Amino acid sequence: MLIKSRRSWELPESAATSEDVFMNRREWLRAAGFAGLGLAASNLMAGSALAAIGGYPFPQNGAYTLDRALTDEEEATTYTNFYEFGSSKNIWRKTRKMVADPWAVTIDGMVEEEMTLDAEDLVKAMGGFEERLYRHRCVEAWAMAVPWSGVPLANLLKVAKPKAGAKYLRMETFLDKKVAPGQRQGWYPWPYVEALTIEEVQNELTFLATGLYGKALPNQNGAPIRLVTPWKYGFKSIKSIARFTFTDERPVSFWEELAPKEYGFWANVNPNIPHPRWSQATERLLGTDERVPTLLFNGYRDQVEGMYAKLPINDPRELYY
Ligand SMILES: Nc1nc2c(c(=O)[nH]1)N[C@H]1C(S)=C(S)[C@@H](COP(=O)(O)O)O[C@H]1N2
Ligand SMILES: [Mo]
Repeated sequence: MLIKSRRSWELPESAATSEDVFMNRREWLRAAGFAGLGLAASNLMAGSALAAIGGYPFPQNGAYTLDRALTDEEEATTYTNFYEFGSSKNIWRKTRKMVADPWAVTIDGMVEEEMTLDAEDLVKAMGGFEERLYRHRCVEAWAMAVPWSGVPLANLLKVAKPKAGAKYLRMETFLDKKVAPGQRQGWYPWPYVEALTIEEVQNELTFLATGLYGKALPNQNGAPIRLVTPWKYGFKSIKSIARFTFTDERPVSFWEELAPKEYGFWANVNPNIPHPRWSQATERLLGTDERVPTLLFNGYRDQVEGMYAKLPINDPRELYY
């Protein structure tokens, strides 16, 4: 994002995770043990790829149609936003260093039983694999339309069994300075964090992607598992998730921590509420020079508007950045 004045939100060095907290992922997988789902460590070390889920391409869910052409695959997989690997959109080659398999995912907080398991076992336990065509609207006013593969995020609740008091799901991206050069920049509040209300998790649109264009997700698009919430600005769709935490306190997300007046918790797309530094009325279609009008809730109003009708919010604009 085009944040100009770094100093205003620069964090004290103490806020950054120090190198010694970090452990090599494989070592850590071995050390952590594997709670839940009867998962054997030996399976993980064998390194069966998420690509080996099998079944790609999954059957397309006809409920989700587009009003525009699909974005060119090469464009969607080479123009990517992944600050862990740098602030430009041309970082896809750098993500090759990331090992997305095996991939430890921890589920903790307000759950019946905390667990750490491999991403592949998690999504298999969630189930419901399908393909969906969704629009994507970045807060910086570019947009794409792509076929995601994956499972409804609501199915996470079956596996995680959150306690009745849990109100939010906090999601966290991996933290590994050796792999992700962006994470050596201490002024960012790494790891990347995003969150949804439990009601948003349960919404039919909310998807956990494992694939794109009928194949396993490329690293640069958030392998092995990545959130997709098409009615919200793109920064909500957190990539390469390593932790799901159920909590009763509203988490502060990565961009919200950096610039709370520019990137809020709700981040619902709304063409009539400008970003403080630019208009949100139109969007550029990735791979073209074409601009089209932006739609309220990015065109998903019918599916999501009800969730926001009765929230205790002072300024309704709060819902739209
Ligand atoms: N971990 C992480 N997730 C992230 C980001 C990021 O920098 N780090 N960028 C977000 C933003 S701003 C957008 S628009 C989308 C971009 O997804 P894409 O690169 O697959 O198009 O990823 C989101 N998820
Ligand atoms: Mo974005």
